[in-house]
Amino acid sequence: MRSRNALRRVLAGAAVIAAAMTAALGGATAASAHDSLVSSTPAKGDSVSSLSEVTLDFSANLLGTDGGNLIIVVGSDGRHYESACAELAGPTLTTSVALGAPGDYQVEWRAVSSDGHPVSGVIPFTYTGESVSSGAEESPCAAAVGAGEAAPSTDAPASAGMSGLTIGLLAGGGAVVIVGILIVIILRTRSRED
Ligand SMILES: [Cu+2]
Repeated sequence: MRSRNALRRVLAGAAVIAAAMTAALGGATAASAHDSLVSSTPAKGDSVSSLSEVTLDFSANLLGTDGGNLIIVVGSDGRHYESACAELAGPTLTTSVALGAPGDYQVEWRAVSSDGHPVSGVIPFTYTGESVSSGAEESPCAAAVGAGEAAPSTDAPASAGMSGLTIGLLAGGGAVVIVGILIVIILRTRSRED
């Protein structure tokens, strides 16, 4: 009887832990939202006659994760026109650019939100000025090489790829497994005692 009571206490403890984990994860998910892009230069759809720097302003300070914050500027010729790596200052991400022939361009960005999640977007704009660069086949920024269309990089923190929902489901699943194992142990103990 003694061991059965001990197991009951363990089971009750596991249930409490599972409930606490669910509450904590649920609260964390509700309290933290991704940072969003508030404004940019150029803005979406802008037509600019000169541009030496792309500036992206976010709703909160981004995380300075190495290689996680990225701006590339691609022409309709597929070439890169950013001339440096993105620099982070609080909520602002900037990079210098030297554009080529007038035409359609797009800024492709990716940033690590203050809650650790990656956010990304594309800002199409039109350039009407004179060509000051012939662009480059690849980004001059090592972090951007091979990143393609600002896709989340594989060297981002593991947690960055997981949404709160995913983490919640994993934790919930884990708790169900633990409780299930404890129930099996108790039933086996009970049948042995009977
Ligand atoms: Cu987030």
